[in-house]
Amino acid sequence: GNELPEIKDFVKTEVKSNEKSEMFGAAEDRNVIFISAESVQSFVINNEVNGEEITPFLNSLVEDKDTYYFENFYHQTQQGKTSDSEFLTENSLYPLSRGAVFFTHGQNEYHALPELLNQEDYYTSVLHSNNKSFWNRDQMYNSIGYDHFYGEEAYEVTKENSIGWGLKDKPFFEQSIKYLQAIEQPFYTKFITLTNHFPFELSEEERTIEPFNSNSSTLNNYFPTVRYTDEAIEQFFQQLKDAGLYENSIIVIMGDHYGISENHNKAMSQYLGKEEITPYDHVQLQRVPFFVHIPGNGDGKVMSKVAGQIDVKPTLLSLLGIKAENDIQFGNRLFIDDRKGYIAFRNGDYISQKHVSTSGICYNRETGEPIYQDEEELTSTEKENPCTDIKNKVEKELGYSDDIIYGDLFRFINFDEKQ
Ligand code: GP9
Ligand code: MN
Repeated sequence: GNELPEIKDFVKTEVKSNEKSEMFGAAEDRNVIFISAESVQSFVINNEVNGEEITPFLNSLVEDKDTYYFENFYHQTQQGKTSDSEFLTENSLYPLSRGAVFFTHGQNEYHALPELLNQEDYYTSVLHSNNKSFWNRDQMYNSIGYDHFYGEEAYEVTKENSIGWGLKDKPFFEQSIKYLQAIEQPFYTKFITLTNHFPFELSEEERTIEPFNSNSSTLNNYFPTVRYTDEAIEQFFQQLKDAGLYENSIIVIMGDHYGISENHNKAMSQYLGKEEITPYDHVQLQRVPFFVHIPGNGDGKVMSKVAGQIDVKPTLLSLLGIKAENDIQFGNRLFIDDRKGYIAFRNGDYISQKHVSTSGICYNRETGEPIYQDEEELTSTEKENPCTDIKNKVEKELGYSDDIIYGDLFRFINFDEKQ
């Protein structure tokens, strides 16, 4: 545990901010309904296919006066896919560069969001209609302090109402409402959707928009399943209202990771009307939607600063009015200005307000122009690689996060103690 002082110092000086947030406590004592939307990427938001809106409900949320929509929010997952996104958002630590931390370090000591909310008398649960041991969730959920996991056996799953790994999203939400009604409030509940998962299957009857037409059936079929999830979430909002659970809750919706890999770049460039998908475009395609919907708030807007999954835990804690002062987090609260200023990917690439650093190239984030490549100068204005400074910080940060996980360092910390 002798790396801890250095890590704490880094978090204190490089990550943490003392800025007061106007949103601190804005959702105090409310239930949290967190929807992890399988494979939903931001490029479908306010976009069309075959002349039709892809996500009419999510688009309406972008405009909604009770919703904060983060348009430059990035997933930061690696091989652990959904589980990595769960790990990031609930721990504000990075996943590992290989394998899934849910599997390799499922018995570590954590200081995760469910555990912290538990201490504030929240009842914490996950609802996901798949086998409980998938991604080693049953074990990891214990380690991060969940009270209950409603898995496959909590649902009535038939041949008709399921596809791929489990229930389709519409019956999933329908069948989940009774559990929400039964549990004690306030609750923190995570819903993990499933239908919009590779290979994006959906019967003809359930398609309400037509597939795209390209050489990639994966991309083609992605649109109808994204629309299906959009409709399922819309129905769920209504079900929450009908059940009297809407007003005293906040609803958070987040895409867990990309659905369309770079293997489909050709089809993707056709869809986006671009000549090619450059490394810069590829990074920009790692944006996933992040919505914070606070019924009655009235002050919702589109938030444009760079943000990521690492920021979710501190943001939610702040909204709920919980300080967690001694926590070790690598993310920032998203409702303050004084933030780290960059979002790191697991491979060392990053996005800052000004730059995108990927594949050894430093791009201007706003324009997508490459401004520095390896050691070679691309423009006369940039004498030194403007991406180097942050790159070093990113590497340090990823290393510290790894130290915590590999060394199971939270064993050595009493987070309740005054520091
Ligand atoms: C499986 C679901 C999908 O339970 O969460 O997992 P993924 O393949 O996206 O990681
Ligand atoms: Mn997933």
